[in-house]
Amino acid sequence: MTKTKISSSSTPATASLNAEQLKERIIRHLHATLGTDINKASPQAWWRATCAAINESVFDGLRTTQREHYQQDTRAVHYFSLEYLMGRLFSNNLHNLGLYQSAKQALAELGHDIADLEDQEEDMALGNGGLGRLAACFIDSLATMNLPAVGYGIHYEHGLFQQEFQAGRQIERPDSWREYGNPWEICRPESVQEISVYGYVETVYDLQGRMKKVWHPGRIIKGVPWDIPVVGYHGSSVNVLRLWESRASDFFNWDVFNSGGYVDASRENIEAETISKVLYPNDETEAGKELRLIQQYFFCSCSLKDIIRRYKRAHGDDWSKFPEQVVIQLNDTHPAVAIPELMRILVDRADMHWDEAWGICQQVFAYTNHTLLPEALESWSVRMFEKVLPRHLEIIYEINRRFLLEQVDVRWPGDNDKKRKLSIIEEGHEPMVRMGHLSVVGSFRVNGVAEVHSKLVQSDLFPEMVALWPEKFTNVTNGVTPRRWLKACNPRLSSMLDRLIGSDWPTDLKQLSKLAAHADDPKVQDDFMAIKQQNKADLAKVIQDLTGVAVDPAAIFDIQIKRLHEYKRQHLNLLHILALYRRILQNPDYDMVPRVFIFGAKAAPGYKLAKEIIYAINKVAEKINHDKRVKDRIKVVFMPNYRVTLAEKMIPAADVSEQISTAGKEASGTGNMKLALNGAITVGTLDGANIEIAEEVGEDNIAIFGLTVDEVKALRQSGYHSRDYYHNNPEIKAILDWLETDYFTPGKPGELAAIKHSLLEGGDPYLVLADFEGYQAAQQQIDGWYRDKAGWAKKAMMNTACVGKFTSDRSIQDYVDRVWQLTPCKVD
Ligand code: B1H
Ligand code: IMP
Repeated sequence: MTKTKISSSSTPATASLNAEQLKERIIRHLHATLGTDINKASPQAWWRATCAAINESVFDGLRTTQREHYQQDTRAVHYFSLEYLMGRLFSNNLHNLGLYQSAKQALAELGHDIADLEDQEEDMALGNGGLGRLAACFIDSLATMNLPAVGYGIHYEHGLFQQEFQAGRQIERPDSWREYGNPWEICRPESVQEISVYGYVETVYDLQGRMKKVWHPGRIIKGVPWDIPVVGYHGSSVNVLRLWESRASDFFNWDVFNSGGYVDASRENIEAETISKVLYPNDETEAGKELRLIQQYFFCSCSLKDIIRRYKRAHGDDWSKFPEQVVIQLNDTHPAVAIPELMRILVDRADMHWDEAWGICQQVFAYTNHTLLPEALESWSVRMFEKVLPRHLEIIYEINRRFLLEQVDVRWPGDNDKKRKLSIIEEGHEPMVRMGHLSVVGSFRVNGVAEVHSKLVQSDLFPEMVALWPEKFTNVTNGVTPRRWLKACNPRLSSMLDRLIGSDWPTDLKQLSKLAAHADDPKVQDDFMAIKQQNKADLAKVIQDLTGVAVDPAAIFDIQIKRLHEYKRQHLNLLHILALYRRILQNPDYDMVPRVFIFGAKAAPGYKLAKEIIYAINKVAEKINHDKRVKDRIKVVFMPNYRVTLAEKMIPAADVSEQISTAGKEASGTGNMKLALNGAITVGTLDGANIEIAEEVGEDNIAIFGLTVDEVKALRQSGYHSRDYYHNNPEIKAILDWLETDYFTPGKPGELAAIKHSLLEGGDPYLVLADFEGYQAAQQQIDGWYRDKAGWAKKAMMNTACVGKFTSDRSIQDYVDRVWQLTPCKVD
């Protein structure tokens, strides 16, 4: 197929738009797009008009980029992820287009504060936590680095639930982020896809006597694509995030409808629309529900068909170039069903030989593992798989048969234990499909997300796979985009950096190391800490508004923000708070630097103990915050509805970053990177990316404590008895017993007993008590460090200076070098 060269007539997207021009655009859209007038427009209308004004530039960039990629016929990465935790896009797009200052001025001249308009936007929270936010950072970096890429996912009608507290307990409310439409997305009816589920498989023979499998689906569902332009920073590229919305297929509905079944047709509509209705909120726990498998298959099938449609437009039926043009990155095993789906398309639909088809698959897929937690490793019952995707189950059996025969049995002849361990199908009274195994077998590369995690993936999770294919395994340490997580969220520090080290750091984060030369300069130290102080004062106002608690910006702001999980050990933090409180009650003059302990966390709605931990923190907070004897040395606040937008206000104001997971459990962590980048000092275990942060910032600038991965293993092997710590450490005993009284829940003794139970009767699976002593010593160290103002300022600055490694641009470059083999495509 030949391509016609289309000449570019548009102006460059960002070319020096001044405030005057933006004002003209905004007013034009207020009139022509919103149908309202300056005098009566609501803040929402002003916000929408401004979005439309911004979109003129966004769409310009989108058109030029997509045209360029098409004309150059570029190889592209296709990022498959069930989650994208984007947050707001308004100021992000303005910053990346280089229009933030002009827009701020334009709006001011129109009588509006840009910050007020920013608050009109709902967070786009189509993700649970770290894994979803990583996907968002990655697509920002891909666009910024001019790499051809498409993000694929689901257009959930309801993102992650909104959290409220009622009498200290978490209540979930539905999130309706696009109830009144979303200005950043474009519906593309011309690219609708149809996918099938259920039904049965028939074996037929053609005239040559060749066997063929024919899948007769039970249900057809339509996928409607919504495109969200992803604007690169000052780069010229605008990539696409394509999210699929499910609808009932017209074709099927008509049949039912015409046979008089209006109600049945409506029910089918509702069932089809259910697929993209809501994001599963079970961060790191496998739900095993049929709807979840259908969600996974729905978006993988739509996306593969989309990729193939685009490929065929350029290459027709010649599949030989497919692996040169297409690489698909699987964000954990959630999209692993894409592997048998591509096999089905090639073998059943394109009539390709199995070997040739498998050869293509194995050059196209790469898999990122994000967790070792057993409860997060996905497996699907064979029974359910067969019901939903009967043909795919057959294909998986065939992949498995060949794998066991051609790889495992050749390497370990006659070794049935090895076969049992490596089989994609786990035998048992309920046979299961192991999605991790399938992902490794079907991919040409497998990576973990931090050095230590990648090592554990190889040594503990897939050691035999490593023996079979050592070259498949690699590491790519996570990163975060400094555009959102420093430039946009911390404007004060950003301008200081611009003045001190130049303005190249947002795309070349290693430049931050130049800050180290100023770390001993008292004037620079003062400036740096004055900025932290102002950010803390801003956060204090937010805290007052959201929780009613007054906090003093002169206190240490100690922050733990992440999903609520036992392995992340928010309860270890709580035990330490209780220890301090108890010391104050026993010694009214107890000497400590005043500290505000700030939490932000959502618990999965079905995760009982996690919800009990939230309740306990809220109850303890209530008591301590009102206890005059504490004399404000401790304040505890739990910020409701933690989300990206709140993170952007909390991270710039943090003095201390809590990264206290049990060693070996947190694959990487990315909150740790954002906090260090903004000058917070980490209190952390040697887990995930904390280890690499410690290497970068040096031991003087981080408070490391606790068991290492090896020590955790050894302790477990020798037999861990949490009760020993309870009996041998009077402070631990007193605190745990305290939780059982009605001290924090007057008249209701035992309300907070769940934590004690899990730590004692429950055996303390995450070794909280084993690490308590080390943790409180690390906190003591922090207290000491903070008393030395100059010393602290230096440490804080050294954190910002030394974490350049953790830009997501570096992660993406690692993927390009180790996995994707992509070349940038510069767009004018
Ligand atoms: C991470 C998940 C996850 N790992 C299952 N695994 C989910 C698993 O809804 N589900 O079923 C959702 C999410 N999330 C996180 O990924 C790790 O815990 C972090 O350590 C890591 O930083 C992050 C990004 O790699
Ligand atoms: P981590 O678990 O501390 O590494 O957090 C990963 C990233 O996701 C951090 O930037 C968190 O701020 C963010 N995050 C974690 N949980 C949530 C959530 O519920 N909503 C929005 N962002 C979250």
